[in-house]
Amino acid sequence: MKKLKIAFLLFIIPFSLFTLFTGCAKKEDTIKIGVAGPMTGDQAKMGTDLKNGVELAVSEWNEKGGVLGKKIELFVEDDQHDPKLAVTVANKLSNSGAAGVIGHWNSSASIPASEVYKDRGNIPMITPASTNPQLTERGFENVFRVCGRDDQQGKIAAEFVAKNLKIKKVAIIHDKTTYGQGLADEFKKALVNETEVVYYGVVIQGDKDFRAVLTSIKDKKPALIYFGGIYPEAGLLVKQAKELGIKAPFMSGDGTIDKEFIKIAGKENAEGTYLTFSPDPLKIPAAKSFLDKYHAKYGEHGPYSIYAYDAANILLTGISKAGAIDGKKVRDAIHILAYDGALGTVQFDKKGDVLKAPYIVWVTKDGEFKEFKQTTSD
Ligand code: ABU
Repeated sequence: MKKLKIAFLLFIIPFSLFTLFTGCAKKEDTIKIGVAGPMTGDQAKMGTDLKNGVELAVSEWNEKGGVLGKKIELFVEDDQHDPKLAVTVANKLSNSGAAGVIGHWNSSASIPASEVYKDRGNIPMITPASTNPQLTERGFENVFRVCGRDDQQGKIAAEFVAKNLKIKKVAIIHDKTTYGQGLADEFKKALVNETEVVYYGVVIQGDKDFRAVLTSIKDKKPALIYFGGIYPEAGLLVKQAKELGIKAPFMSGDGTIDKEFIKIAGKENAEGTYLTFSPDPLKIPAAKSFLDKYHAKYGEHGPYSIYAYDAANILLTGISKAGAIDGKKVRDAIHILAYDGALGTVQFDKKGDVLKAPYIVWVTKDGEFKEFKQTTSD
């Protein structure tokens, strides 16, 4: 009996533990990648677009066998566009062993999260949407973005206001976020001398009543209101400006180009509003296959769905070329890629910015966003 007990201790328990561990190892026998952004809350539409684009790319890779001979496992994390939560999410994804992250959506989330990814093994992060220049100005080799920058779109907006609209007096507002304030300041910096800034002020993200700010703006009689911020506040600003009898047109950046903006503002109020964004993917031949698949699976694409899709494909191509999930190896592989994707050819400079980032002006017409004028920042 005693011998049996010893045999049990010597063989059965270690065998059970071995089985348990090898069982776990089998479960973890995947390549993990993360996608992070505002999955809930007032910007959840952007997070969902981001998740869908990445999910589509991952499902296509998995249908072909995955990467490095393993299936890809996608971890979806919600940062609620909160900088502190973004850091928590970044740590969580790092702890999960993510080989790379697509995200975050907001510059105010991407910048603090990127520090975690850098410190936790140079985990590559590719943002589809964070446009604040600071993100790629800190020498972090693990950081990439497939979109343009606010110093590019702010300049395009300022040139359009001064040269095309010939506007002499503008009011500028922003939402005090990294993106909103950064974009408003880039716009202000790029205004040519003859355009006077008659009002410069702020609104708070999440507020619903902007009548006090708009009344102050009305008194200054600007010929245009420029807003650095996202569609929930932009929609309300446009709606309430119209209610207060403000006739000056409204202009903003890429944070506004979503149907949600028109819904919040109201179709008639949104008519004639301007914004800057990249050209319409419906006109990019390389985007057709992506758009067909996306529409079939999720319905209408969002502004950054295509960026998320290409970002995920770039990350997975980087892992494949590196032949490993080591952060530095994948990062280095991404740096030298010339990736032919839905957006066309994407290549990065030393900072992790794309070599080409065209911005154009869009106008809202009959409840739709339409390209207004082809201009480019490169
Ligand atoms: N670029 C649009 C909004 C996302 C961000 O940069 O915060």
